[in-house]
Amino acid sequence: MKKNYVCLERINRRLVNILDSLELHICIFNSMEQKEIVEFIYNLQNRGRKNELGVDRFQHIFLEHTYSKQKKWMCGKGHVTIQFICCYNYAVEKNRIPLGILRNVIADPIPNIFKLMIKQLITSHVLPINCVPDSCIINIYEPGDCILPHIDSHDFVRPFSTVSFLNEYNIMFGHKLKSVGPGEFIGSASIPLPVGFMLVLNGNGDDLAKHCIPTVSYKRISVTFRKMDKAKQPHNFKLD
Ligand code: PD2
Ligand code: MN
Repeated sequence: MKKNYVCLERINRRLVNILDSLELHICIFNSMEQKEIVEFIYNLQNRGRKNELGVDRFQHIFLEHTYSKQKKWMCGKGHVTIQFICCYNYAVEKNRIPLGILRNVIADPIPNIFKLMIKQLITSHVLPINCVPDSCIINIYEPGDCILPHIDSHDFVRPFSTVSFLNEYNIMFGHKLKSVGPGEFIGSASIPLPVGFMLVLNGNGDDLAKHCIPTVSYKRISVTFRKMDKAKQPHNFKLD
């Protein structure tokens, strides 16, 4: 079961469905699965805090982007991200490396529990077989955190998908998304993301409309699966 959306916005004098191709797949992960996934993520977060993630056991190098706090996104204390396979560099001002997938860094492999989630997404036709995700990013939000309006980088191909855990929150979409205060935005569509539901972003719903997560009042976790553009993969990337 999935939901599609219509939200008309006038762009260059034409009415366009900015949510064309956006899909919300209902009840993909049940409460038992959610509990197991969330516990696994808490464990990852603890290991990240102790600098135990992103350590290349063979080359003894520490990959600082695997576990990080995204201060650039400005709301609250900055949500935590944990990235697998590739590390996306958001901190352009800090490290002067261009925005995008870091080409000379490989993050930790995707843990089995997330591979099983990917398998479930493919076998239940939430994602097409020609777009099997090969990377994964976890966002952990504390009360006060938000994500500013953006369109996901084209270093990742479409479609890609994201699932919420712990608490339901709204994602906001709009061709024009206006900031009206810290972590507060006005857009043309606000879509609830119930826990365990899978949002698939594609077409206008990702490329014409920006999206953002307004400030959350309760802890929230999201897991996003994306397939890298072949030309943007890290140099040492080998498909698992
Ligand atoms: O946390 C999310 O649900 C979410 C939704 C859309 C995160 C992102 N985009 C992102 O990190 O780009
Ligand atoms: Mn996004």
